[in-house]
Amino acid sequence: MAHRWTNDLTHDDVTPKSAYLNRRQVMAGMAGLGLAALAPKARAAADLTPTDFDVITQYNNFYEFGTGKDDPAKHAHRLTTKPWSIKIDGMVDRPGDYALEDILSQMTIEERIYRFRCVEAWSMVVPWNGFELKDLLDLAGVQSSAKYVAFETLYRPKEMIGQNSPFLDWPYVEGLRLDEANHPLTLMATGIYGKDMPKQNGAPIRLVVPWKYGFKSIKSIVRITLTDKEPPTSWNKSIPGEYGFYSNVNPEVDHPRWSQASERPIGGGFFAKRIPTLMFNGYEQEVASLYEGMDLRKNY
Ligand SMILES: Nc1nc2c(c(=O)[nH]1)N[C@H]1C(S)=C(S)[C@@H](COP(=O)(O)O)O[C@H]1N2
Ligand SMILES: [Mo]
Repeated sequence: MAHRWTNDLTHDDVTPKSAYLNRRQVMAGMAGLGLAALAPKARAAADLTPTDFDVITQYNNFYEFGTGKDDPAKHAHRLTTKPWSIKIDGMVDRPGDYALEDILSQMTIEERIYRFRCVEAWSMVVPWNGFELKDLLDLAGVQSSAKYVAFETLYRPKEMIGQNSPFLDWPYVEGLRLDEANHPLTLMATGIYGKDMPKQNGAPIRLVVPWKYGFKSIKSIVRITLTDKEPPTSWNKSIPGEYGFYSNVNPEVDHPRWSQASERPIGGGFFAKRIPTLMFNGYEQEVASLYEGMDLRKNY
């Protein structure tokens, strides 16, 4: 709701809405709030300035290495990532263990600069390198009966020392509906800033789904299963009342314990201004049609 964004407003922040909202949002905002002249802090071009590499690699969530934001950077060096393969199974024509180097030899790596929004209400902008998940699914040949994609992280407690504690039910698992998985924004990321994926960020290969809360973007993937049932997901199993399967970024649906209307950009210092959270994290035009007819409040 726009009125919650106005806390941080100063004169300098008043910007033409068309610079950062699409026409439908502008019309809805004007009709609902009569705030045509006032706008939340601008989120136009500057909005996609990548966060510093050091910040992206030192402030992490990767519970396999501990629950502190600095634990992954401290402990992930233990992870060995060679050799690496991904088991692709379930409803596919060509199930098997796919060696990462064989996968990569068939993919075109591109750069994608995406907003990244954690459910804890912090955010970054990350210049990922990777390929579209759809291209990998096409390698395996998805059968017409498949409706969902399940993902699994490596389980190796000798290296992933956080797995010796029951923070979560290991291995970490996640899932997408097949049409979400096939969406061109959905990335299998293999690097950041043109460098191989740092271990704390999910080496050697992780998912990135930019319109969903960060926990959907599962790291260090070793298995992908095509299925016709909605797969279990780690945070939903752990706290079902707080984390749903869809978990699309939505500033109008608060977390049970905090507001999701705004977010704290990491890297700007502790006193950096919060910025308004955008519907679908700013990817509404690209993905809203996936959810037509669904109640976005209920499908949190
Ligand atoms: N396997 C695994 N994947 C994970 C997590 C995790 O703890 N384990 N944390 C998730 C959460 S909550 C977030 S916000 C992002 C953080 O990614 P980053 O550290 O690269 O910013 O990874 C997600 N993927
Ligand atoms: Mo997160």
